Amino acid sequence: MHLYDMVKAPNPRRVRIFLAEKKIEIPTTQVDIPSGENLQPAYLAINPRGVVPTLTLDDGTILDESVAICRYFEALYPNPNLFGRSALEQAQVERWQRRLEFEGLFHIAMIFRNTASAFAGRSLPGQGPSLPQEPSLVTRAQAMLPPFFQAVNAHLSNSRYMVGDHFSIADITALVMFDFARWIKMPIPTEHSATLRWYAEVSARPSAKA
Ligand SMILES: N[C@@H](CCC(=O)N[C@@H](CS)C(=O)NCC(=O)O)C(=O)O
Repeated sequence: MHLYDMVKAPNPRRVRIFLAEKKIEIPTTQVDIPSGENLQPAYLAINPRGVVPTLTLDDGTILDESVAICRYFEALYPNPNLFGRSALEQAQVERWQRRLEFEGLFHIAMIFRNTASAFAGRSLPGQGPSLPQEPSLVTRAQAMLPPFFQAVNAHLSNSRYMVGDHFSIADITALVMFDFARWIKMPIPTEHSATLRWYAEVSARPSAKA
């Protein structure tokens, strides 16, 4: 197995934290996204989508979605459990994963990709149409994020982790989401005390440094 990674990018970080929690070490190659290394023929030969992370297996199979990669490792190495223990916990992990991706990460990425000068002409990740940055997408995403952060704070007011008392991949996604939000200058609001309490605990785990 081999992991194609980029140390600064949010989605590869989700995989690195997941692997660190499970104490799994695999060979890794860094792919430089800002310089466009992920869009060069050498990387496109590995992953035609041109996105990172990508896990390649010994038989040539590739997995190029961060949660798919995590699910694969969860099945191979079930302990510690990171996708939920009971049927209900698994459903709740899935529920928060979906919300964090669609209502959080997606909008943060919209703002970042449509404002960062390094990505002018590359407003979508990976290989695909080279669309110009679109300011109206930024305005829309800026309106969508605060209510979602509020919902997460309300949830964490009654829950130690994203799913009850069980640390899971939903916490990894939420941690990466809030750190990514700092890039677009939308840190956890100071009045969101439950989220700040949760963030202090989760970001203190050794895996968070991955
Ligand atoms: N849904 C994919 C998203 C992958 C993705 O968008 N990765 C970004 C880095 S966080 C990327 O490869 N960007 C390439 C680019 O900007 O050209 C996943 O979760 O793995």
